[in-house]
Amino acid sequence: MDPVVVLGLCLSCLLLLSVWKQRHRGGKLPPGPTPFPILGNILQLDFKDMSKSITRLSAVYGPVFTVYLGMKPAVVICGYDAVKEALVDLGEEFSERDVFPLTAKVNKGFGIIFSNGKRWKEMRRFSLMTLRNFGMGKRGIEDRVQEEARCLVEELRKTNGSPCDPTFILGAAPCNVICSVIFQNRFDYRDQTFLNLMGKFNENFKILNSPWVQVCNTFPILIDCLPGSPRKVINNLSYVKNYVLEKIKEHQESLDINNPQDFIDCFLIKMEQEKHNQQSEFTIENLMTTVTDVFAAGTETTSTTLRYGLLLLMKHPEVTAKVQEEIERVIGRHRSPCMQDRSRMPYTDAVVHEIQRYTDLIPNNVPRATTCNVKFRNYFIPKGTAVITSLTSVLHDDKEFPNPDRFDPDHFLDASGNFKKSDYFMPFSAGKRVCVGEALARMELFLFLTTILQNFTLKPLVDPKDIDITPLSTGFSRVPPLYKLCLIPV
Ligand code: LZ1
Repeated sequence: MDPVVVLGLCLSCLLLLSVWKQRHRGGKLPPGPTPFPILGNILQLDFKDMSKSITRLSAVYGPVFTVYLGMKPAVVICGYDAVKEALVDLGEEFSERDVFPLTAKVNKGFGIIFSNGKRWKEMRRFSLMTLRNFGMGKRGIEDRVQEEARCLVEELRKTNGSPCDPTFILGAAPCNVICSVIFQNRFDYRDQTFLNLMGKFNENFKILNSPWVQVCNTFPILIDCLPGSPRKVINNLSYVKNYVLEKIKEHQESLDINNPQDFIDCFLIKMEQEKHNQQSEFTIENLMTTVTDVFAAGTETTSTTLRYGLLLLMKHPEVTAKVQEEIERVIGRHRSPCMQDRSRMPYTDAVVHEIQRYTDLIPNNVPRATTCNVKFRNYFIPKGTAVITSLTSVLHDDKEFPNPDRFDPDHFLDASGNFKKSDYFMPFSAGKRVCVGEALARMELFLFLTTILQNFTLKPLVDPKDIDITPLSTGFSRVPPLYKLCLIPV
């Protein structure tokens, strides 16, 4: 036989054996499509729309199955029961974050999004407390969001009712809320520093949404070979981290321990309190990364949801009219909306929930991993196995939300028009790693949307029935199509 053929056969056997061994390492992983050597199941997965591939596979293999991303197995969990069982009932076991090779080079396990163990618990606890208003001085978070809502309306007024693409303005407002919380002050929408920062997050969000990222994370060796996008993500993150470091230095010089003004001040005080503790997690490195994480998580996400929201409101003018009626009745025209109003505005509350449900922003959650060996529904999942949970499958459950593909605020209203809570409302994930920014994000969505609708009528450029609401892309997140609208002052 030709020696090349022999060599080829031997190599193939070795590869098959290694995949087979991985599969049977320490027990029985859930079933799934048969993986190819090296490639795993990537030929059976559409990186342009993973959420569709997952739905398709779960119809064949059930709510819990295994796919191989390259050589690496990932357990996929679909449907409310299984997702809740994993994320909530076995919260601790499923609370590890899977490594994300692309950003790992910059994060190095610091911060909050990609950290684990004791470090993650402490960063999370601190961030939750601070974002919930404990110890950030006299100015509360709600105050900062209301201020930004007023600036947002002033900026929208400048469009003079002419057609505009709202992407930039709806991106600037959430970014500025984070600036205000972290650095104490918001920026003017034309400030060059602010525009640079926003530009970096914008670009990263776009790149992270492209199928390339999945390829790079499946085959991390490519990160160093491909000159373009992956490098760019890393450079952008480094740029932001350096800016944050400069700001930290300014804060260190002006710090008044008895009067913290923002997130950085609070963190610096914690550092001071723990300065004799060798094991303290309150370090400059963790501060830099945590701040960058809060930025990365809190800007494009809220901005994309707002943009999808306005598009859905234009598509459904009858819904918008009811929201505006409720605003007129409960708030009137002469004061800013506040969070207390929400409990008296069940329809608006339902609309905001439905916008988030329909948008399904992060369809497959942020990947988790197991902290230890776990027995799950008669399967065995070894410690450190990647876990993907399908939030789409929960947000689109057709028993909980009849006609799940239709935008309909009745999904969150009872027969008498009261707001109806649902355990299936999981756009922020669930369990121990549920979004730290949930309260802030929901505050922004409610206050920005009500303030916009209090001041403007939304006018589409085409007939509502011709408005296309299918998402432009579905990578890491779902993004609405580009559109223009006119904002007519009421
Ligand atoms: C996140 C987001 C994106 C990536 C990781 C965590 N939290 C948005 N919110």
